[in-house]
Amino acid sequence: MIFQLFRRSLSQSVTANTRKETAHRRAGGWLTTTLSAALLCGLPYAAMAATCGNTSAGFDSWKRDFAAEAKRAGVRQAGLNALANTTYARRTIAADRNQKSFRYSLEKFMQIRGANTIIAQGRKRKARNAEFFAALERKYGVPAGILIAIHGMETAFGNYMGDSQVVSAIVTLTYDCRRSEFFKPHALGALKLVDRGAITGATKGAKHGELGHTQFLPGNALNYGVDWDGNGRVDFYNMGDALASTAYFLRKKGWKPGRGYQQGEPNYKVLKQWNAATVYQQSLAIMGRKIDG
Ligand SMILES: [Ca+2]
Repeated sequence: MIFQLFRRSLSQSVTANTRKETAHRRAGGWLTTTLSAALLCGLPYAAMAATCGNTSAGFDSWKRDFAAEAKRAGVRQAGLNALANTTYARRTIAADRNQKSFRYSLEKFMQIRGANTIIAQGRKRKARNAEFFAALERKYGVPAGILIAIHGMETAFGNYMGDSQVVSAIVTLTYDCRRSEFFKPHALGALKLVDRGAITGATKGAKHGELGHTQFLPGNALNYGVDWDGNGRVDFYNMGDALASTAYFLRKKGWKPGRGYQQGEPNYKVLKQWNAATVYQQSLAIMGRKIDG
C-alpha cells in the first residue's frame, strides 16, 4: 500500500514543482520561435536547442542534437556515452501523461501516507542511529525528525526507490515536449553524475528520474550531493550520503540551525523548497515534531 501511495506522492511532487513550467509551453509554436531566433541571430540551426517530440519517433535524432548541447554544457565522454545508450522511457511518459491532481485534507493525506507508521518507525530509527543523526545536526543544523520524516515519506525508509532507469527517464522527459525546459537541467545533471561516477546508465530510480533514499531529481543531486561516508563517491543509494545530502539541501535553502520548523517558525518555509504541496509540508512538520519529541 505504501508503495502505491508513494508513487502518487512523486507525481504530486513533480507536478507541484513543475506547475509554473507548463503554462507557457505550447507544442507547435516552439519550432517557429526557435527558427526565427536562429535566423535573427544569424546562428546556424545546429547550435540551437534540439527539437522536442511527443512520440518515440524523433528520439534518436533528438539525442544527437542534445549531445552537442550537453557537450557545450560541459558533459564529458562518460556522460555522452550514457546519453547515446538511453532508450525512450515509455513507462515514464505513460506515467507523466497520467498524472492526476490530488486535493486531500491534511488529516486524510497523513492517513493515506501512513504517517503514524512513519512516526513509530522513525522514532526507532532515530534511537538506533542516534550518533549519526546528532552528527548530521551538528554539521548542517537540521534535526533528525525532519530528515527521518522525509526519508519515510519519499521511499518508506529506502524500501521503494523505484525501478526506472534514471538517465533514460530524465532524458526522455527532456525530449518530450510537455516540460522539456524544466527537465533539461536535470538531464544535464544526470549526465554529469555519470561523468563523476555517482550513477551509471543502469542506475534505477523513480519514473521521473528521482534518485535514491530521498528521491533527489538529478540536477539537485549534482548540486547538493554529499559524500558522507567519505568513500570518494556520492551515492544516493547509501543512506548516509542521501540523508546528509538532504540536510545540506535544506541548509542551503535557508535552514536556520536551532530554530523551529513548525508553522510560523523560521524553518517552516524551507520545507516548501523540498515539496511545494502544502499538506506535504504540514505533514513533515507534524511528523518531524513527533519523531523528535
Ligand atoms: Ca559516499
